Amino acid sequence: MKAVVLAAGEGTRIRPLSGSVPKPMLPVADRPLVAHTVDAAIDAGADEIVLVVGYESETVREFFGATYRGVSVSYAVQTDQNGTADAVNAASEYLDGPFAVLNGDNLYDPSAVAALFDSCPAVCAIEVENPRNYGVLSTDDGTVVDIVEKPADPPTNLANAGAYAFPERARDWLDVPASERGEHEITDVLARVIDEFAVTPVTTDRWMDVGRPWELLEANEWKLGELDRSIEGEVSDAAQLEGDVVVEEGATVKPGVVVEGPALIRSGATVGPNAYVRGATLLGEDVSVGNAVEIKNSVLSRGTSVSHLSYVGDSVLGRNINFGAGTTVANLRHDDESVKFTVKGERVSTNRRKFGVVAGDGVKTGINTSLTPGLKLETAATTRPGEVVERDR
Ligand code: TTP
Repeated sequence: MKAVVLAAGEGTRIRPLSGSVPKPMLPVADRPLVAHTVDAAIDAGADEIVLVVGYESETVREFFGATYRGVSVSYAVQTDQNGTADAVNAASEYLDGPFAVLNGDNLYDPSAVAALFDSCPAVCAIEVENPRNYGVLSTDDGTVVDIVEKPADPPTNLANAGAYAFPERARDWLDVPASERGEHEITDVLARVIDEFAVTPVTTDRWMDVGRPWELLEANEWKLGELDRSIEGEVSDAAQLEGDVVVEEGATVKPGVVVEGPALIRSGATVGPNAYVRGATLLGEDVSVGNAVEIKNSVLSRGTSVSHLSYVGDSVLGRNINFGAGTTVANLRHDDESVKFTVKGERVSTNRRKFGVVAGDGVKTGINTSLTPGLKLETAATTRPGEVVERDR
């Protein structure tokens, strides 16, 4: 079966992390987010991948090329991000026969994707506590009979987990009218398929939609948690690596370092001397973590430096950031409330008791900067020495 993977969006809710790379190309463990989707499709038996690209599409093309893991990859360009059905429609010239549609910013359980392919027409479903935030599926006698978006009074607690196996006929139904929010939605295509075919709900225990910065952290928690210990880089005898720690070839771990897995130290990264890295943590390519620095449950993207006397906890740092000596991140509120974060101008709860900061590419902090929980530092923002930063900048 061909798998259409949607990767045309910018990811406005995940800004500033999507400043130079589209959300699907943000790092999740050792690969971009969308590579986990494509891998799940290939593991499920996809014989061709069609990637729908748009925003910063070159980064996606460079990563996958024309063939990925021996499977042919085609690219369809969606010029304006007018919705998920519109995105699949952009790929319609590649479609002959049944086809799967997966979101390039979702993490799937690969075995659920395999079951989806085997059960076409089918949709992945997951039981959730609060179905009001999802597309909700109703079933009857093992078949999906309805889907309703974010209902006030959900008929079931079965949420649409964003993975579809459509029959060939669905190719003719992609041109759906715009929804209330002005987008052409794949769920309206699913509704038509439900009307005309017996659609199987394939239940999955684990699924994740990465929309906001702390969800990128949670995606890393998931995928770093699947690592098996592997030490290929240069590790000092006076360093201590505990649990599932991966040190890639070309990475260096100096004396006095303690790493508690799960942690991934990518090629070109340097840690220590005397640093403490706690899981789940990703230190991306060419990251530098120096003397007397503690990093806990965080993502540091390519080229970022936290070189001296600093603490970073439950945070997501973009590329080529420099944290000055003594920069300290607070990740817990004194009132013990969940940390809040501003998404597209609105304060929302992260539902996390511990969450630190999100910093865009090229941020520079002055020495002894203190950063409060849930803070957002935009691309290339700076702080002055000794500043206590309590508001986004
Ligand atoms: P969304 O997460 O709804 O949109 P987005 O990725 O643009 O993010 P944001 O809302 O923060 O701006 O998209 C779901 C998936 O579909 C995701 O993989 C991106 C993809 N997509 C497209 O390819 N084209 C589109 O027009 C839209 C709306 C989404």
